[in-house]
Amino acid sequence: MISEKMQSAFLDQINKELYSEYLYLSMKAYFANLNLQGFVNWMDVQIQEEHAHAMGMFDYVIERGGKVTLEAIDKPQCDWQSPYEVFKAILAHEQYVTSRINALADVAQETNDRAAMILINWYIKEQVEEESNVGGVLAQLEMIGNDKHALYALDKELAQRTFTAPVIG
Ligand code: OFO
Repeated sequence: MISEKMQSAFLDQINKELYSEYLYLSMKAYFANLNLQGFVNWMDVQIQEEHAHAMGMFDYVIERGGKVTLEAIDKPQCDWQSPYEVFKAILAHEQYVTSRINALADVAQETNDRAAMILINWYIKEQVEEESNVGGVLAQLEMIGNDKHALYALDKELAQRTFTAPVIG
């Protein structure tokens, strides 16, 4: 049985993962309006990943005999100055999520919940990958600057990203 404290920390994180999904959906709309279909595809994969992250915790709480109650999802930002600014915002957001996953690990430790720790370890590793993926695209965008041809080439590259459902835990 999951403790009240651990459950409430997971519910809070489920909300943050769903917010991530919502934020990335908003960014997808931004790229769709610029007709950058590779960036749209990249965001689509990211949206599916965030949904899977939320559901991994959702299923876990229920599996441990807990109760999932959902809160409202905050309104995401809907406009940015450039693709570079979008990826800067994604990196900042992922760094924030990493700090929240670490706080979740702190609760698992405080409550001596070893099963939760195993699950949370997966998310800790996943955040390393998330930050690295986003940081890679951000570095490319920084090099590209105002070069439209290079942006077009990056768009083609991002069109190749595919979603593989993660095995969480
Ligand atoms: Fe769920 O990793 Fe991004 O936010």
